[in-house]
Amino acid sequence: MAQNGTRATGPRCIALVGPFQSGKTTLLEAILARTGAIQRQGTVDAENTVGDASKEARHHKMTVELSVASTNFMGDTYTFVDCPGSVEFVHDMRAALPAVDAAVIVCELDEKKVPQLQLILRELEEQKIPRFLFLNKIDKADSTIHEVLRVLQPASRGKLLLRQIPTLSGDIITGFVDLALERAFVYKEHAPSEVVPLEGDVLDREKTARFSMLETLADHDDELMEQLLEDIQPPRDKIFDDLSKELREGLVCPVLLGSATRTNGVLRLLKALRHESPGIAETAKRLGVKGGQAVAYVLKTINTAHGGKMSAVRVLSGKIGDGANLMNAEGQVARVAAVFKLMGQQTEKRGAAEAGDTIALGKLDHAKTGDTLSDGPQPHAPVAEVVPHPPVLSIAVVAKERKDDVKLGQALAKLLEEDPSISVVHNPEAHEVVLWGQGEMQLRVATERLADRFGIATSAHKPTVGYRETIKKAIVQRGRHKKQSGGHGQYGDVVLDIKPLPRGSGFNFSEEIKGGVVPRNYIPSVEEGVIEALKHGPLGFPVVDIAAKLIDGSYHTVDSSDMAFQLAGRLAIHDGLPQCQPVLLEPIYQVEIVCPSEATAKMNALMSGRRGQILGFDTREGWDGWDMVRVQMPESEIGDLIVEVRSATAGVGSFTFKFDHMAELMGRTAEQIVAARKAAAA
Ligand SMILES: Nc1nc2c(ncn2[C@@H]2O[C@H](COP(=O)(O)OP(=O)(O)OP(=O)(O)O)[C@@H](O)[C@H]2O)c(=O)[nH]1
Ligand SMILES: [Mg+2]
Repeated sequence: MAQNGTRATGPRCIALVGPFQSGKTTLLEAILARTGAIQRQGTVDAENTVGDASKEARHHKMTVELSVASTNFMGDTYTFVDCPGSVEFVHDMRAALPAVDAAVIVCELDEKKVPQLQLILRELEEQKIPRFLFLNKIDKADSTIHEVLRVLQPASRGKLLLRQIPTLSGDIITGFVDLALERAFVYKEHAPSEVVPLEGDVLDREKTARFSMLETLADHDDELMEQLLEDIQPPRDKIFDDLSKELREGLVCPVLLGSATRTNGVLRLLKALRHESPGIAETAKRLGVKGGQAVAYVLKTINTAHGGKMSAVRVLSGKIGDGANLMNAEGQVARVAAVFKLMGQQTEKRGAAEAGDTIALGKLDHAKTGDTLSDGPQPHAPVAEVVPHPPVLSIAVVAKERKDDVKLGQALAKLLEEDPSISVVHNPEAHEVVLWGQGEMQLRVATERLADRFGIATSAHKPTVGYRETIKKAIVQRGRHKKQSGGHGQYGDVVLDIKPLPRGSGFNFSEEIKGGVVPRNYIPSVEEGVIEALKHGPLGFPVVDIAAKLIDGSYHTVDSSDMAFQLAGRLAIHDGLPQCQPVLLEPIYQVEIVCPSEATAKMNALMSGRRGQILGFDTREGWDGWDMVRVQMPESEIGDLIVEVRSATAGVGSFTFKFDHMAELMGRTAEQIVAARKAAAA
């Protein structure tokens, strides 16, 4: 057939992506079983799949990091990258996509999952990844199966193209017709489908569906359009060529049907990949890879408990074997300790890898997920740059044992190397290590890994909110520190003019000492004492937006000292502020929420329940059917906001936030915060 002429050659790399729990890991299992890479097809429920082999994945019965497995099909190597479906782990998918030749979007015929599907398609469209859609779980689909395109098309900017139609027996799908081959099949459980005659009303449906498929292809092929208009039957080879070409150019997304648990439709999917998906030559071109040196892209970094660091890479050009020296974009060089074939968590040493191979390299110290590596002499320009989504949720983590504090820092650095969508922020004021990430599950898995892989038990709590306090009234206050306890005494005496400052001014110290009543050399000590006292105001929080002017005082030639004036400064603040109407300040953030329009009203209600002030609504630029809501909201209310935003938007709503200003907080909420602070300090 003609498509053999254009068929890509060499090892392929295919991503399995799709909404949460759509059956990606099960499909990988089915592919591995069908191609003989594993003896028995495991199941997610029995916790024996190749894809979800990590302790965390098994425990949560969901994919929590991507996994890579290679197999052989009709003489070629195919490596599949099983990506997590949960939005919290989406960075794993995003960072891996540049390396793949094509993606298979595994999804269900479920209107509720369409927004998630849209997010994934977006990512593929933007990264220009050729894509197939595998409509899974058709063993439990009903007659609405005919509505595939009506339900799913709104998620895709490019045209979905139905490649197969189901055949039913009663309400149960028992087989399919391949519209390109014009052949009917019945499904056999865990065995290849069997060809059956294409006849009767199935033939009629086939004709109609095939015509729609051809019309879609003809949108981008004038010759085919003419043939259709003139009622000329286009040659089958031409159809295959068009399918392949339009897929590779991202113009269409073919839809295939199947059931991963029953291994139905898997062989046809593999054949479509074999004939239609591009190979390494086109992928290298897409990424702007220059020949003449070995180039590899790091799609995942794994720090195993025993084996040290592993970098899963796709070789984009050249050859990489043991002992190769690979440099990252900064020119840092590391030596390849060994080359491995990956089968989920299992690794097996292998020989040198060539362009197209997806493998793991041992102990590349400098390599991070998303890096482009080359064997020099100059670094290769990065082939892709995938910036993680900004984090939306944080927890403070504490090592249960003090001795683990240093180890905790090192272990977190390794986790960040694996998943750059997590970040660590140190809050010196609260002595907290704060972990920022994409959601509760991602952060939970991170702490589980700290325990399992690095042997560090931690506890987690809500991070401290950055409350402050200030004053609303001015005062002139004396602070005198005097001690006479035999021998040398202590004497310092100051008068401070204390005033509130406008919001955002911070702290200001000045002096207006006349006649040397406070000697020059003691003035910095007074300031130090004031600063010290402002760390904990009368309400228990750091004091801001305040001015202190030293206007008077006295000293003693023998008993005065730096220490005594420091204490005097502290005393003046300590005694003065409670009389200045102290008030709590809370951080207010500007939050931009994005959500499908039908959830906008829910967002509105959610915001008012969280003391949010809506600033405005807009349609989200470049996103049909989405809105953007701008809100001002207290930091304390943002803490777990993402949980509710996601539950109101079938998991797809999100937000970004940045600090805006500090606002006075009074009443019951303020009292509760102050009481909690006092209790914590006691
Ligand atoms: N009936 C039916 N169930 C399926 C099929 N494929 C997967 N499932 C079930 O769907 C659930 C999720 O399957 P997974 O393979 O873990 O899905 P996933 O897409 O890998 O999930 P995440 O990676 O966590 O997003 C499991 O209970 C599977 O048994 C199918 O073809 N038919
Ligand atoms: Mg999975």
